Amino acid sequence: MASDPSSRRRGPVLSVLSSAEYVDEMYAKWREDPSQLSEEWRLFFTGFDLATCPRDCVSAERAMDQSRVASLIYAYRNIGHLIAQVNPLGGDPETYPDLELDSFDLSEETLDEVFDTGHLGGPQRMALGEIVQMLRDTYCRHIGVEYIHIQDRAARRWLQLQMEPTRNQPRLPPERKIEILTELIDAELFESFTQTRYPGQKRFSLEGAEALISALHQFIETAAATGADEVVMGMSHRGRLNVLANILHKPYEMIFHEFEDNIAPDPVGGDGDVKYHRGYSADYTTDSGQVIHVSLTANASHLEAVDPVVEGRTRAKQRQQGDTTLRTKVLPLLLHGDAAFSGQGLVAETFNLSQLKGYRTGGTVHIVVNNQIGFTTLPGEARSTRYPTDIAKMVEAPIFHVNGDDPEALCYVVDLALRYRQKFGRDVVVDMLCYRKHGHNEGDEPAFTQPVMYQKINTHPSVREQYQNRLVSERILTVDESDKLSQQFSDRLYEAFKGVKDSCPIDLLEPHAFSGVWKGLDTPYRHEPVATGVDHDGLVEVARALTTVPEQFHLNRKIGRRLPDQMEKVEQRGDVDWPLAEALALGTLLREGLPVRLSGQDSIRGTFSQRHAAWFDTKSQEMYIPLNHISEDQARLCVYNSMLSEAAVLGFDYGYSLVEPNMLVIWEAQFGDFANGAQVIIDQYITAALDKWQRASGIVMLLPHGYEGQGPEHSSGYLERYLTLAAEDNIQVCNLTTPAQYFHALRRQLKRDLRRPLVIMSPKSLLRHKSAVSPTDELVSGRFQEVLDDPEPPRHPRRLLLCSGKVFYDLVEARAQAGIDDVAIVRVEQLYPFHEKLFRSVVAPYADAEEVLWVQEETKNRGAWSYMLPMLLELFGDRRPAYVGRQPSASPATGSARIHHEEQERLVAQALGIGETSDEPEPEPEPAAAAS
Ligand SMILES: Cc1ncc(C[n+]2csc(CCOP(=O)(O)OP(=O)(O)O)c2C)c(N)n1
Repeated sequence: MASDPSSRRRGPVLSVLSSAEYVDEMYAKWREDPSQLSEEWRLFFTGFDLATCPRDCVSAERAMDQSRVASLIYAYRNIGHLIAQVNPLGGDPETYPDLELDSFDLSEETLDEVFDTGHLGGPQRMALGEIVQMLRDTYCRHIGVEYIHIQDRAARRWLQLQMEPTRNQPRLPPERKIEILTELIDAELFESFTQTRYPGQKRFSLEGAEALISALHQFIETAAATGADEVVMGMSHRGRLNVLANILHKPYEMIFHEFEDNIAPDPVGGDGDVKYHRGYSADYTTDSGQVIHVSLTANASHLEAVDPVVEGRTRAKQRQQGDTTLRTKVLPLLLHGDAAFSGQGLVAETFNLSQLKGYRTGGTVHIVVNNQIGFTTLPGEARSTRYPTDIAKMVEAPIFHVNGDDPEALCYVVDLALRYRQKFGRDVVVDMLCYRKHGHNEGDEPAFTQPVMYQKINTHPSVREQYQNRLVSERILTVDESDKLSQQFSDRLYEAFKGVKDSCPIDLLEPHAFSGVWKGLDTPYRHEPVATGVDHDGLVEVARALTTVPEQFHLNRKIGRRLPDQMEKVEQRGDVDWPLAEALALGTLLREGLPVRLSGQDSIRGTFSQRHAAWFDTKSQEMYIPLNHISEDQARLCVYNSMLSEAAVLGFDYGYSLVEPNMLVIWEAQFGDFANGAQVIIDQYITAALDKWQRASGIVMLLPHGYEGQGPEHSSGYLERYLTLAAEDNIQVCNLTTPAQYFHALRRQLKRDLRRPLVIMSPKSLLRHKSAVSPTDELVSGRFQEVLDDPEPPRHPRRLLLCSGKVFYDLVEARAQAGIDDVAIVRVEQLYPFHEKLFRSVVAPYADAEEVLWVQEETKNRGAWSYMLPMLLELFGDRRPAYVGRQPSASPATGSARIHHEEQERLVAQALGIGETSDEPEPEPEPAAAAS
């Protein structure tokens, strides 16, 4: 709104009337769009206009009426959606007090009077009756729009200019109408056909929402027309099979094979997933002959968890296509259920990502398949908001509520929504009101809980039937012609069905699983040395970039002071610490042309002030990323501070990793336990996707972990969780002790012919521990080692300590201080997959040690103990391993730093056999005995 020069005593309008130029300017604005000005100015110009118009030169009352009409127009734009006829089951109010004429002090008598329309997109002057009709057509028929909450005037105005001149009434050529009818026939018949052939099988039918199929066809057509060539979709169970069949053209044969459960064992060794969660991708040819690649992301049952995964995949694809400015080529499309959309926090998290540097994808089109029910839950039980879509207002998304029984209105809205996204790069929501013909699934009885609703639904004609009648009455086709379309589709389905009944099992591997950039990365996991060392010159080159301050750059003094020392360490082949090893690992990958993405809360600086991946000019705040200045032809480090979310951000980065196997994608938790907030992504995607959907990922999760007296919530990265989820070589779980190990583990991620998520219990105090350093030469000639031997092995070991992670340093230090020379300490650096052969060879020299102890700082119910025990029992036979560590505890760690230190000292002493004998560790019983 234009700011009025204010006056202290007189009103703002009166105070500036003396400035003719200013008044002219305001008048021009009013002519353009009265809503830009304050109420006072609007009244003034309405009166002025009337006064200067000889024909309408009436009275002050008339000027007031004009202003009232302006308010009425605004009200319809703002809340017309409240009386829009969008519910196919009826029940929408036709009137709303705030939209009644008398709310504006207008009366029926004024209906014939002519008023200025402002910018309604029709004639400049119209009778009030016509104005109201136009507003009702635009905002209150089968489309209700919420957009006045958008603060960007250009976006609001653009929407008005699209909607008001057309009155939101689609005008489609007959061919398109027949196409829509055909789409509805296909959608309906697919469901009825599978219902008849496979009664009792769950399929989460689309019935009641069949118009979705037309909406998706429209989306892809508009995508092509607006310059896109790829669509990345996410959706849940509802109607998924129908979408796979009728949008992605997954062969009907393949779908029927799944109904028959006639599936060949998967060559990658996965257990597969139910048919309504599988992913698929295919090329779609539009009416204009353009090819659009459409991929439907594999879906976990956890509703909305797929949203950030789709966004991450989209962004990675945009990068691959060089579409990183406008982001109009690869489009994310998310389908939601109404209950899930309003209930799941991940929706809000995903909206929050939508405009963030490092995470934005240029806007997502969301289609809510609003069947007005959850499982058995009604809207009044499911949300505190009027609409399920209200959460979208947090990003000022326009929201279109549309009647799902009007496929033309739906396609019109989808087209408009996508064009808005392409123009403004922001999210937009289509709320498709529909119903669910059956219960939650086909076997569920909905009348138990919604008897009245379902009486209505049972007699409600399908959208296909209604639309067919409409086209027949519009003389676009005859009933016979429509029946013929149905027959053709039935025949196709029957052909496919017939072929499947007796044929061989088929391989359901999605055709693109390990092709393209993934080609050759489907090798099974194996413990093979991986060449990850980097020649000394390469390390020096990276170190130079890391320590060179550009001219004119004002670097923070504390950071600057450390640089010469870092350079010297690398150049003179000295010892590198953890942060330097990390920077060298990332830098050497970049130097080899392999990009790196690092995302997490405060990850640029690093939670512990250890990383400084970017420097900030002390005078200008300008950001400088040293690792992006290694050489001309290097790859880029993309490092981002994420928003304060775990679930959506990890989901996003995981999605990214699905598309970019040759980019090191790292997600970092602020502290390891915060990853709990992303457990759905870890359980349902990261650890299970290969098994369920043959989808591999090389994502790295850094989870700061270690008992250092910081209390229950900052000590544990919940190592045990990952070990419980580990099976079939699905992930790698490491608790590393040296910078060199970290260096090689990171580089190894991209240097093998396979990809697996890597979970690292990353250090806190070890970042600066004087002993946690590695000679530069270990980065040159070393490699990752799953098990590390004692650096100073005793000649006559009496006791063998096995451990993992930071406690190693406590043990070594205490051993030295106590002058103990008969205790050996072996570290398991990679807990899973466990390298048994290497472990055996490392412990072989300690065969004479009488005692074997597993030492951990975690409580007994946490850490690696429960995971290691069965293996240790098998490996050590008679020498039953004993446990040394904290006692079982409901909370991960004590809140007292003093008690922490006492506990830590005690467990170290106990492990080394220092102190009283009464506290000696007991050998662990056999698991069976332990259970009793
Ligand atoms: C996070 C999560 N909680 C619970 C469920 C179980 N569940 C599956 S579908 C469903 C109802 C979903 O309703 P809505 O989002 O409206 O979609 P609809 O099934 O009606 O299409 C529920 C509660 C789930 N899949 N995910």
